[in-house]
Amino acid sequence: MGTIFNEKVIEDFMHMCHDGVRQGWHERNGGNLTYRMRPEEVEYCSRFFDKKPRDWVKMPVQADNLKNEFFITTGSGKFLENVELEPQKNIAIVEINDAGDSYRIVWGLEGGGRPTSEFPTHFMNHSIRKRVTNGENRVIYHAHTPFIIALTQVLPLKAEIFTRMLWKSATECCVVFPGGVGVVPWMVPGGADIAKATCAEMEKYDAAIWAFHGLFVSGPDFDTAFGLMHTIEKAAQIATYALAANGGKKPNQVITDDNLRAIGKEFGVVLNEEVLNYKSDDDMFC
Ligand code: 2HA
Ligand code: ZN
Repeated sequence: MGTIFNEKVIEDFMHMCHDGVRQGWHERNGGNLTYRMRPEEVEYCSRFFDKKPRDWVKMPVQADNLKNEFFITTGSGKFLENVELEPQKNIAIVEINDAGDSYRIVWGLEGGGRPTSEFPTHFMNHSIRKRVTNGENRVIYHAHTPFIIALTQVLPLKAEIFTRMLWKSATECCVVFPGGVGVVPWMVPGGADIAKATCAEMEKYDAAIWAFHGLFVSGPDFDTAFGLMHTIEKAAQIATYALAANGGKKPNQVITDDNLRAIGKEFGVVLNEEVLNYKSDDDMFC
């Protein structure tokens, strides 16, 4: 009858954790990943569910459009580095109740544990992204991306300024995130308040920076979500190097707004006009 690890979605989930570790984004227990399962994936995995599910746990958040969904999630306090070594101890499948306000573990986290400490933010982001993408988005991913974190200590914490900088770091960035990237100011992680603030950004963008902390991205599948995280973080790395190489001053030459428009036209993507037309003295990349 095989094992739960024969199911491709479980394999892909574990692989993505490892990909993030390889990038250096998951020191200790940093970062977390959740995936909203398809009915056929739940059906296959259900034969491996615990005979007796664990107790329902009430969440500080609620979502009507996630009632009775199943999620794969990393565990709170668990190291993403250990997911490939001992997945059954470091990840779980949780079921959401009829009211959309509680979860229970149906598989995994053997020996005890809870879903990621950021489950409220993941859960609410899933709700928003499911709605705004008509059910297409299934992945929410959080990583401690060092160059993004560094730049939140240097640049104004505004979505338009960060997006313009990231678009202008390298030519094809604007094709990967034409809608832009949101910014959440410093907040205490783990609770309902930061979940709500992140949701406000996820209404408009498929990625949100957490100042002094890292990045949240969403996507329809693991590759797209990982690729978005990777592209944004690499753009931040290039911007950091360019600023540092120029002594922290405004770059001597940049990809212009008209260059961005030309890329959008050629690649058939619609760049966020509000960001494209944003003008500010604080923008070093104009
Ligand atoms: O899982 O990254 O934000 C640890 C974290 C919390
Ligand atoms: Zn974190």
